[in-house]
Amino acid sequence: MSKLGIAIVGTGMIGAVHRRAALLAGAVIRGVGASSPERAKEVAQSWDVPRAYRDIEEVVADPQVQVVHVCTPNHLHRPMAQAALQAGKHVVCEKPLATTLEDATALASLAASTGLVATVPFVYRYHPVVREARARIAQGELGPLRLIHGSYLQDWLLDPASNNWRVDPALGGASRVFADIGSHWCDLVEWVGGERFVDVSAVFETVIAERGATAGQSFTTPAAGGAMQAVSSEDVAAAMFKTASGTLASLTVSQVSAGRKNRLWFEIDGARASVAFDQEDCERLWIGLPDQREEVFVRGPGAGSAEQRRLSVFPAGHAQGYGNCFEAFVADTYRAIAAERPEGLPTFDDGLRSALIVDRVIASAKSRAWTPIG
Ligand code: SOE
Repeated sequence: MSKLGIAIVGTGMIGAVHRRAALLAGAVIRGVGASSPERAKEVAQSWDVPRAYRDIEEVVADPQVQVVHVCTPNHLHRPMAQAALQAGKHVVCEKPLATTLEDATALASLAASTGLVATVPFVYRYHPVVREARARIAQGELGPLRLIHGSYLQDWLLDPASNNWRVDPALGGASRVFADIGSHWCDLVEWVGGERFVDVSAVFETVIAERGATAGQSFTTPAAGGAMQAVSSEDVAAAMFKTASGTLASLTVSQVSAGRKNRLWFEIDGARASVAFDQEDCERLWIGLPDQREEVFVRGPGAGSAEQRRLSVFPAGHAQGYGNCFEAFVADTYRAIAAERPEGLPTFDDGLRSALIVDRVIASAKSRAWTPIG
């Protein structure tokens, strides 16, 4: 069988992550598109790929490309993904799927009408012990859910000198921290816990009023000094949710919490047991039990649920992490293109679900009122 030809549009931090995962999954990168034709040429050379596309029209006109990976700033997701789908290409589009609910709705219905594979990298679903938690909840081990809680904390925007396209609502969208990382948490706990949020009450705060005017790559901080500019997007947020079954959930998100690099943490408490997962300690699932007991389930191919074993590509004790999640997600996307049905593959429908939650969270933060999701 001939190798899948792909194009990567957007060559920042996350474009490089897509590249690694695509190569490992056996695809051939036919070309790259970037913020300028010059930058595309530079990256095509350093990645050793044949084509540097001038614009999206050139990408979608390339007959060697079957899949387009959209890794651009958020405001370009809709036009890029739409052009690719309309040209008959499968699409992997970064989250948030779009910066407005309207755009996300349009993309999800276009994807459905074409029958093409269209996925969104909610990649934390691919931690093997996350799948273990999901399987245990689905089997009823926790009993009825009583409480869902957690946080997603980063510190890469702690320094007022740091700035990034995500901070600018014209490029990143009306919500920053919630749409960027709160979206991952919501996707994860809804998927793991099997309950959907129906109401939200949220609060946003911008705690750094001015930032350095020079935008850098994600997770980098330029030297202090130089011009500053006002910030309007939120640095921190808190949200309470209610699920359709009445379970209360609470979430704290931040990109200014010193020492927290990428700490997505959740706990789901049921009537018989609890489970807790920490993305920065992702080889272990904590299981809380009654009668002064607790357990730790350790990732590995030798025990646990079928999906936990499938995604455990290394033996126990040989640490897996974020990169492996991304690799598994991209490999599963390509399996779906080959007409397989991998479990838990996040699609444009999940991207749309996330856009709906973000839209309602923004509405609640503005109105300061409990707001229905749906
Ligand atoms: C930046 O906050 C970021 O790269 C997010 O955009 C990703 O989705 C998350 O996985 C890590 O942090």
